[in-house]
Amino acid sequence: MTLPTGLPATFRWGVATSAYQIEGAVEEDGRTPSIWDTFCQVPGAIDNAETGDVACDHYHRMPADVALIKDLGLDTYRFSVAWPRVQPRGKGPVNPAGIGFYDRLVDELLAQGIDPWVTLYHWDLPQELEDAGGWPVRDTAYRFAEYAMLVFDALKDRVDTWTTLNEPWCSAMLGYAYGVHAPGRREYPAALAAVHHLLLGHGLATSQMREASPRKLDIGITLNVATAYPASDAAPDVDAARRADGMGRRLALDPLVKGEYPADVVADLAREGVTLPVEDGDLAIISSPIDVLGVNYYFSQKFTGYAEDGSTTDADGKPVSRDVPLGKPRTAMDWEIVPEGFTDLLVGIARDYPGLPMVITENGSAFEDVPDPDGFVDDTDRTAYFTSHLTAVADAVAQGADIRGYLAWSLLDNFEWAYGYAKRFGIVRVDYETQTRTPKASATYLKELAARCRAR
Ligand code: PNW
Repeated sequence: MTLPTGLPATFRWGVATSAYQIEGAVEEDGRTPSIWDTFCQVPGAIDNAETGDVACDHYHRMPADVALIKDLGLDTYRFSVAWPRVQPRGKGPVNPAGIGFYDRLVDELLAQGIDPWVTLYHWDLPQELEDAGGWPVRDTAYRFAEYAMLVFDALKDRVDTWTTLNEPWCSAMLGYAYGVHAPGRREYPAALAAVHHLLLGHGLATSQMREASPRKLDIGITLNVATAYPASDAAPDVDAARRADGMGRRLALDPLVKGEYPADVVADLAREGVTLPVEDGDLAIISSPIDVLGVNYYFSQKFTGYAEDGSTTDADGKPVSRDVPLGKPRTAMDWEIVPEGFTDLLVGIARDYPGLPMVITENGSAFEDVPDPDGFVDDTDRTAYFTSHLTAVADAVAQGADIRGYLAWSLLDNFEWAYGYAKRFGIVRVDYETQTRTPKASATYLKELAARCRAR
């Protein structure tokens, strides 16, 4: 077993999940449909027409799942709260039965000595709010802040670490521009409005939570970010990489940290006739100080500004931008395995946004797991992925990046959005016929790694 060295002894070690991907029980205790329940009914939206109706049945198996985390010796559990359980209509009072589940979850975690890390929004918008326009509509930002305060008031006496949004880029672009995630819309200007309103919701919630807190909190946002490499030194390739980095990384980080949208991205958008619906005072709200940046990393990409026929503009006169293979091995998601892209990303954030502590809030991989007759998976590929990516984190720490912890994605195999259940990211196997949980070899690896790191 290879163990990366150089991670601080104070490092947080944990696992992450999200509500819709594991809970099931979609009609229980007053929960209403989210945009994902609706999207799962659209023919062709999800592989094998699967849904989160049952998922890992975590809603009914929560104490046993917490015991699994405890057995793995991990100190932090990042989970998300389902908005349609807590506030079924997306407005109005708290649903006591819905918040009750998270109340019990937090108590169970604390009883087992595990630090709860709450993500307020991991993509399950109440359908009623989507029917009113969804994230492209400004009011949704205010609805989100109101919901955030309901959860905060219920859990603030026991929870210190909060993430407002998981991956707003995915909510906005996959959901409203590319239509591959809920709500499945393909409306480009609306997707950019969604970006702004997601960030506004984050800022409103962050400042209100901090104001209402009796204690010092760790509040942040989690972004899916990557390194965008140019395919060559040629100007069109360098510019394609700049645009990918602008949309994927700086479009969120600049307003969050610097209080302004990146001028080059704003200019690119203006050329496409798109303006962000920014109102006076919005950027001050969006840049409310955060304590920690959550980084989700899976892969990096290389970009070219040349089409296959060598031209640098498409039929609409827009500059070409397409990703080309780096030539690396791939996971079952078809994502290239690029650990050095992780180091470059973390060092780049430390350089561009100095003074911002980071925690890796997701990192992991799906592979074609082959269980033995007892359900055990000897996932050397997933373990190797963890090793190379933790070494990449240690390299970034050595280069001065302030990284405080690492949460693996994911505790359990689960509902992998548009891919359904076929893609397995868990360090614990789930047999969906019996709901049996069996830790994989990678779970033992992380357990040992965390223990050795703490003992140094
Ligand atoms: C993240 N991309 O999603 C999510 O936070 C998890 O819920 C999800 O299960 C995990 O990564 C694995 O997919 C992403 O296309 C989805 O770049 C898509 C992308 C990135 C992250």
